Amino acid sequence: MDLLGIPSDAGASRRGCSMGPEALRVAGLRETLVSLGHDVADLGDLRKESGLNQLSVAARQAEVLALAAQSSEKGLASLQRGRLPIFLGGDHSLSMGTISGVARHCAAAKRALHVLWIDAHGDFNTPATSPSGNLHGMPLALLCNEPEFGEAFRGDWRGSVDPQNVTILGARSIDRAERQLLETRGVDVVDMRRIDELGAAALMREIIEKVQATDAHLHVSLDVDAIDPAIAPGAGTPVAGGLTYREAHIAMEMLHDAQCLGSLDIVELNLFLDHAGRSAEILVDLTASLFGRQIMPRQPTRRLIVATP
Ligand code: Z70
Ligand code: MN
Ligand code: MN
Ligand code: MN
Repeated sequence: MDLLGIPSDAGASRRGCSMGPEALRVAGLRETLVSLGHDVADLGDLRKESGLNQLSVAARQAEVLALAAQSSEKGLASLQRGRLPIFLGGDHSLSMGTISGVARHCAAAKRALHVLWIDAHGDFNTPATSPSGNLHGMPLALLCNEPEFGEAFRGDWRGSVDPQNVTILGARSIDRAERQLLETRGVDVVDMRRIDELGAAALMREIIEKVQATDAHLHVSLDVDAIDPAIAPGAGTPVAGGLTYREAHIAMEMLHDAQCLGSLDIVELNLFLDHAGRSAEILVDLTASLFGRQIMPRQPTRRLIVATP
């Protein structure tokens, strides 16, 4: 696997997630994956133009788009080398780049792509619906080809994802117009109420079955704010009522057992808001579960669906 840092916060409302990649490194991400037996290369960070506090809206948009173009190339190249890219954010706008690179790889390999977006938010606003104008609230809508993005957003990312192949997990803060779009486009939103009612394991089984049914490449985009802010405070826009520690881990453990992961974003970790590295450590622990850490040894990997004769 390849680690790639994308140290931007130009798409977020609050600065500080630009320090996310370094926080994840200090928390031992690479060493943890190596201890699980993986071959891990750290490709370092993409370079951003400016770290100024007072960038104009246009300059912030330009930075997001410049980094997205680089991320898309790096992600595609990593997959073409047969590696599994792990993108370290950075605010969530970076996923327009990472996922467009993944989508290009999938198109070349004639493989379906499923996106599992683990987030308190839908990130399905457009420039027309966004209440904030912040680009980290819009990447999924852009990837799913919503028409209300201007010429500046032209690029590989537009329409690289089919909204019917997107699952949002952990949602509890969706804007009114955003909710309408999600419903109209047929995005599966596994919100916190569904998790309360049915349980994370049963819902994860459904998601995994859907991915396996088409042998899709699974891209997981993990926003730290999906996790309850009481245990992961390092989020720029904390929303109460998030995933518990174990709900997040069972999701990762089941994804590991299913062996369907193809690429991963770890985003929105805001070191400026975190308490003593707690959120960084939780993200490293979740990544460990996703890549094979087990409490007790389990049966060898098996497919979760049994073919009916
Ligand atoms: C809101 C918006 C958002 C992340 C906040 C919030 C979006 N829906 N996304 N934090 N990661 O401004 O569009
Ligand atoms: Mn591949
Ligand atoms: Mn997000
Ligand atoms: Mn979020």
